[in-house]
Amino acid sequence: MLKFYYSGAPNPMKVALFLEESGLPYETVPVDTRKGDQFKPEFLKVNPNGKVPAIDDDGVLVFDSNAILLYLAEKTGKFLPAKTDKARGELLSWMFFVSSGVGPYFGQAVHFKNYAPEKLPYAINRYVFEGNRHAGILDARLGQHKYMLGDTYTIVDMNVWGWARMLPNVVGEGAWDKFKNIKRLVDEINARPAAKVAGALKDRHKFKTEMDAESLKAMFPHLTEKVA
Ligand SMILES: N[C@@H](CCC(=O)N[C@@H](CS)C(=O)NCC(=O)O)C(=O)O
Repeated sequence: MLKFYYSGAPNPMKVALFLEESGLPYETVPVDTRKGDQFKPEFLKVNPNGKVPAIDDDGVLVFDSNAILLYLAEKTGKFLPAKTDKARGELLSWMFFVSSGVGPYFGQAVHFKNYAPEKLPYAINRYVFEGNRHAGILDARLGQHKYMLGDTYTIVDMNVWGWARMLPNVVGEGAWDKFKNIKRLVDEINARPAAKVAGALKDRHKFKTEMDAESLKAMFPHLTEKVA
């Protein structure tokens, strides 16, 4: 059976949503990143990048939420757009926009605002600015179409949902007034039974919540290792 290596963080949640939406049978393997489970040799064999999510699909190892969504969608034929060159072009463009833009910029905005030991105005402004810019592009797209690829709910919407749920943490309190089309999509997906099960997966395991010295060392190893 497919093994799903996860935590309750945004990237694993996208995959949890797909697994629940598709009805694929799977078993959960918690990876407590605040305890450093991501660096255990057995997990690094599944994901050499030492991050969640990853899957072991009967010996087929796939890591990175974006790659997993594409892999599972293509394998099952579910939550994909029409089989035309135009639709495939849009699918890949928006998937890579989320993977190379939304995820990294949103993640760095949250990092510099909440976790960096020094509050660096330049870094905070750069990443919150880029977070806003990326959110604006998503919002404009969702102002033209019900879903990211048109009339059909696809893996791109799941990919957006993982991070968009956190939008107020990224761009600040006024997020939902400013990005109403993203809010509409997030609310719609949150109301789906699959999203409720996905969101509750983190309660199946007692993940560490404290951000103590052990957690900081595991999540932010650069704090103790100077390379520049
Ligand atoms: N591009 C990767 C990023 C994965 C990632 O950063 N995962 C975070 C959780 S959302 C993680 O494992 N953090 C623990 C760590 O960096 O040690 C993806 O989309 O899967």
